[in-house]
Amino acid sequence: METTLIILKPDAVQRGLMGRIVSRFEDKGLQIVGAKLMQISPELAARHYESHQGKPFYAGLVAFMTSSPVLVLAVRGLGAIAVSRKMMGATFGSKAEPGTIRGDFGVSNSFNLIHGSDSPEAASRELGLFFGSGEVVDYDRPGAAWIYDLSGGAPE
Ligand code: 3AN
Repeated sequence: METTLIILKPDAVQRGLMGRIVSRFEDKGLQIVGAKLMQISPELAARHYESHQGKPFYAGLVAFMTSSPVLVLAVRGLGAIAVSRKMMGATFGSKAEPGTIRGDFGVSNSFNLIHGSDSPEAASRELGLFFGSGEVVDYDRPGAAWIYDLSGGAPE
């Protein structure tokens, strides 16, 4: 099982889309194991987006991400990183396919609603930035037996 960091960005919170976006992850069968409404500080945004420092859109991205609260989620499941990225759609709302979160809810290229870790290394680093000890909660879901085929011993 993988755990990934998802951020519902300020536009998602301000537009009242949190519930509908979280529902998509729950509907898919992914498990919400952490959730936190928070205001991102400029320092935290800088650490989170350190790989984008120096790019033309960096200052605007940090200003946007710190402009209003975000909902930070830890989302768990088999292949959760790739599954979540597919659900999010292409980076730019104008290019994202219908059926994806960005494709269905936005048209903007910079106000693109959602962030999701793009690799296991990024997920581990980003979960550590946003969640403290004990804030990602392990718990069983009885319904998991109907989300995954467990007959082979490992979820499939
Ligand atoms: P994604 O979020 O799809 O993984 P990344 O990691 O390439 O996209 O970029 C991180 C964030 O930076 C994006 N979510 C987007 O908000 C912003 N971004 C990336 N490229 C651009 C760009 N050319 N113009 C404006 N914002 C951008």
